[in-house]
Amino acid sequence: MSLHGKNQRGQNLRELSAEAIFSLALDGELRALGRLITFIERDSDEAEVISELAHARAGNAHVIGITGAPGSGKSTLTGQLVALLNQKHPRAAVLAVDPSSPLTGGAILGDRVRMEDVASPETFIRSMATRGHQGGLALAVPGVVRVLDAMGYNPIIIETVGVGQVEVDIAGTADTTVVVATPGMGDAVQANKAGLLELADLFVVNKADRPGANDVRRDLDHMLDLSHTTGQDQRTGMRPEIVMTAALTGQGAADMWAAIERHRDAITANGQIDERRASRDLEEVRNRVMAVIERRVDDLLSEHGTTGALKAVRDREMAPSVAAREITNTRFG
Ligand SMILES: Nc1nc2c(ncn2[C@@H]2O[C@H](COP(=O)(O)OP(=O)(O)OP(=O)(O)O)[C@@H](O)[C@H]2O)c(=O)[nH]1
Ligand SMILES: [Mg+2]
Repeated sequence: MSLHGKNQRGQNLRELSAEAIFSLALDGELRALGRLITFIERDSDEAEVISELAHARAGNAHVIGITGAPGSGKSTLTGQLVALLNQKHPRAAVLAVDPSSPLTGGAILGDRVRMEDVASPETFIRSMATRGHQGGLALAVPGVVRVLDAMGYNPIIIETVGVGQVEVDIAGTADTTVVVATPGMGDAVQANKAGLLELADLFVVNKADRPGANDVRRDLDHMLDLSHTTGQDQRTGMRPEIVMTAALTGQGAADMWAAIERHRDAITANGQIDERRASRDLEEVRNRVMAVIERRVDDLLSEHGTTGALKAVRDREMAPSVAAREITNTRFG
């Protein structure tokens, strides 16, 4: 951080155009990159220009989603991965998408070492502030991933807690989605309920140092047998691998990375990776269109609130279904 809000060249970022900030970020200026990401997170006026510039350059990074129950060890595993990648992929990026889990939660090696301490100096690590974004996480995350991709970060690891639908969706839009399970009360069953089983390209059974890890592995195996009659994922033609890890000591982290690379290589070879990226972009367009339409619907309903059809529903003169048809017919019919 430089003095008086100025960068290394003495320029005040606040006085520069989005295009100029983008160029500075491409030159490796981290403050400029931070500013780009803030624009995207807030969906500011500048966000569109930035996304346009980024989209033209993106499409090279391998995007990895890591999801699972709270406390399953996602951050610890991510820390182990970036430590492992330190030499081979020094320009990795980590996005922790979970307001309740700031990066200080990414402590590894007995909670004494932070992710930043084991990553290469070029690794970019950030937790996402998404509250300001109109469309929430679903719109902010792909925008930030696009900027990081354009800047040459690779791989990009997104950590999200696999609880809410939005978080699960975000992890599921990665090129490779890793679902973390742990020994404990019916974890595999929970993963199944949350829809994580369908999403997983790779399972990691973490906390393998604890009793019951092999049971989790066996449960997952059984569930895969049941859900994939052929034993294969229909999208990729592959059966998700199951890897055992003890993230606190780093045991199994290299196996996990090898399995991630195998998945990436397989979907690159069979063209899946392009399909996934295309459907990711389509989903983003869809989410944006939906956000606009939802706002319009709200406006429309508030117009009808005091006088028209909605009042008639309140007064029991009209059924909700009839009101809905009346409103849509007058507007879109
Ligand atoms: N025994 C054991 N503990 C682990 C292992 N991996 C992580 N932990 C511990 O589990 C706790 C949660 O780890 P985190 O990495 O913060 O888990 P997380 O999934 O990122 O948690 P949230 O982001 O809060 O959902 C920490 O106290 C870790 O030290 C492991 O392999 N074995
Ligand atoms: Mg975490």
